[in-house]
Amino acid sequence: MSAPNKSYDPVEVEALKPEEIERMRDEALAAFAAADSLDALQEAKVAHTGGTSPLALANREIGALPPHAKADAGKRVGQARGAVNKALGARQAELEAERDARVLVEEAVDVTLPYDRVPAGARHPLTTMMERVADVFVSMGYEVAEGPEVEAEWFNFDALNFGPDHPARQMQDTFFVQGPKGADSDGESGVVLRTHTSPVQARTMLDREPPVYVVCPGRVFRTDELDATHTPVFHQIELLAVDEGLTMADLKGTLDHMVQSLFGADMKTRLRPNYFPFTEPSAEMDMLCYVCKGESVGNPDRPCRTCSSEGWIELGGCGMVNPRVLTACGVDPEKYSGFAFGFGIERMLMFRHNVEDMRDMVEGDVRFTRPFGMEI
Ligand code: FA5
Repeated sequence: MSAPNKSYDPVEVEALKPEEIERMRDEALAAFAAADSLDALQEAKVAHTGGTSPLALANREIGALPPHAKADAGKRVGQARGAVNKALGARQAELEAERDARVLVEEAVDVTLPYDRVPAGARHPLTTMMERVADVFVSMGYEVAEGPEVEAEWFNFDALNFGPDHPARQMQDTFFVQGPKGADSDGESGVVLRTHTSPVQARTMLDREPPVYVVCPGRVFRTDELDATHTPVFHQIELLAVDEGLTMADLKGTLDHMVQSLFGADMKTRLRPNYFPFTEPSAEMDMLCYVCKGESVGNPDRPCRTCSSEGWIELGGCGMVNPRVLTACGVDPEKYSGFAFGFGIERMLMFRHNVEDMRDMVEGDVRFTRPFGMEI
């Protein structure tokens, strides 16, 4: 058995020669400095610090050295590897900082640049008109109430005191989904597309105890032909107040407040006798023409297209809730009275904005809606 080779000189091991270790270190440092991207640095890292890199291979040679030579060679290799790892970390940090700065510039968004976007939509002027009217009443403490568009014939007609033979019940006025029952009814209600918002009155009174103050906006349906002043699908807004001691004076004051809120402080309304089965007495309500304020009447020098020089514009129907309706809806007419009114939103939009043809409102052409702006 041969004894350990005491005279083994690490200098003689090629890879462990000081100048070799220095060369390996310097090559590594030069490769890191030359790496101009994180990918290139990764390649240099594998080449100069990986398991088969010159310094790693030199490190393995140390094991074969005699003990007295190991410390010296180990120190040399360790210092070289330390310098290489330090340079690697520094270059890595440099390249990451460069990348972050570049990304910040490349991905920066100039929020001041004009851009091509799809124009935002806006709600239809009928919707905004309806909400504006409803808001007038909400600000007076009324609640918004809604009912179904497909309605029981009973709510649309019977509860509102329409007799079984009332002409409105006929097919030529009303869209029937089931029925009509009318005079031939065996007690079962037909089903209609509601012809007005007044059935919401009946539903509300059956639903809650007086006092009741509700505003009911909604879509209604009649078998009218589409023309300049009619559409088979249109919108109404209904008001119902039921409380102790309400009179026509309260109705009139409420109507005046509404037109003043919508059209100006100098507006007023007038009532003309009319008939609705569900109100007694009933009236047609007109508002002062908001364009000529009545000054066109009998004044050929100042004709008014909005009111045809009549001074007044017809708005809708109103009246005191018929006691028979109160009774049908479980309200004691001896204790409570109520007033109601209802009118068409399309007609209101027509005269408020000088729209001459109602068909423009239903055709969905943005050239009609655009001038109303982007009101949300
Ligand atoms: C009614 O519908 C009653 N329910 C109103 C009412 C409520 C009276 C509460 C009393 C108490 P009338 O059938 O007159 O009433 O219709 C009211 C409004 O709806 C009309 O003034 C008109 O502005 C509008 N209107 C009626 N038919 C059409 C239609 N085909 N197209 C557009 N608007 C219409």
